[in-house]
Amino acid sequence: MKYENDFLLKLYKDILETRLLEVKMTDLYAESRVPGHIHSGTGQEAAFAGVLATRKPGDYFKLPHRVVASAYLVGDPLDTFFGEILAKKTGNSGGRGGINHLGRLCDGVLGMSGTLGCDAAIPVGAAMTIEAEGRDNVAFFFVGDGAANRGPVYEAMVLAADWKLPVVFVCVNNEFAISTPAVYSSSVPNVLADKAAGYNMPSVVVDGTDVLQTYEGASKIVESVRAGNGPAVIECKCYRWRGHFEGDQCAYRDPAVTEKWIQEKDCVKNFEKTLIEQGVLTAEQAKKMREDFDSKMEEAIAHAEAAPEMTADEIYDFLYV
Ligand SMILES: Cc1ncc(C[n+]2csc(CCOP(=O)(O)OP(=O)(O)O)c2C)c(N)n1
Ligand SMILES: [Mg+2]
Repeated sequence: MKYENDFLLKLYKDILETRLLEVKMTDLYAESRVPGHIHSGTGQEAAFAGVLATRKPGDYFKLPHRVVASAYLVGDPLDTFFGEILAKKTGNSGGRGGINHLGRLCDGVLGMSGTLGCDAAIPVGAAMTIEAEGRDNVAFFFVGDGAANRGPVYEAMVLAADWKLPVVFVCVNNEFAISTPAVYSSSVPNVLADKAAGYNMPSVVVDGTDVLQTYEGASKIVESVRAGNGPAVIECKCYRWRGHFEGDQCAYRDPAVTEKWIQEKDCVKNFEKTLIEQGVLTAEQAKKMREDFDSKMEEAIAHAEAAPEMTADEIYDFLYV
């Protein structure tokens, strides 16, 4: 398929900035500047940027604990993003959520629960709102290959399918749930896509390290969901480059396999190379994009670090009993 250069450059910018954010977060964490612990999504950027390139204003996003930079992709400004990650008052939730619980309703970001999968019904509820209001929006539900095995996810699929709701179930299959390989926990190779037919949902499996292929696979299926044909599944095949958490020694997997993914399936490096070969991008332009975004991040981090933390008597604000 032929795309406009501007569209290709925007896709490149999305994966590049997501990468730079993910790397920056691990750097900040290594310097003990991030409260809480982080799950690096480095290497998985194309799965998010490719799927989310199909979004429209008014869509909802149930994002996961990994590749939290996806919140930035859908509109969270760097100031509120880093404010939340560094637990400052300037964060989306005044620093109450932190890196693992980013939410920003004004951009449709529905929040994240630490209990994986239990909140799968939330995008279904968001899709009910869309239907009641007669909009052509969708609710994206991102779920890992591990969390995809949880009961509440299947309950959500039953509801969405029975009520023909506009939910896009996106399984980010990075081959591991902490130390458990997906092949141990799933009877089928495509954890969610192979089960979609049982719910009468169409599905597509994409190479989640190829941003254009992910976009192409996702756009057809998202279009069908938007048109009112009911929910669907997208499964993005990728690989978790780093440990489950920072400091994970990854003794349960072969470092040579990880290295091969990093060398051969780097979504940013590969797409950059393609665009340069096609004359859409120059190496100088790419370098400048990196430098510009680096300065923007540094500015936002400095702003967040200078911001106040909530006071002890504010901790319980917005908590309902
Ligand atoms: C219900 C529940 N069980 C266990 C955990 C602990 N836990 C946190 S992340 C994780 C792995 C999830 O794997 P996956 O869904 O594949 O996502 P990934 O971390 O690979 O992105 C687990 C088991 C949890 N948060 N919630
Ligand atoms: Mg996983």
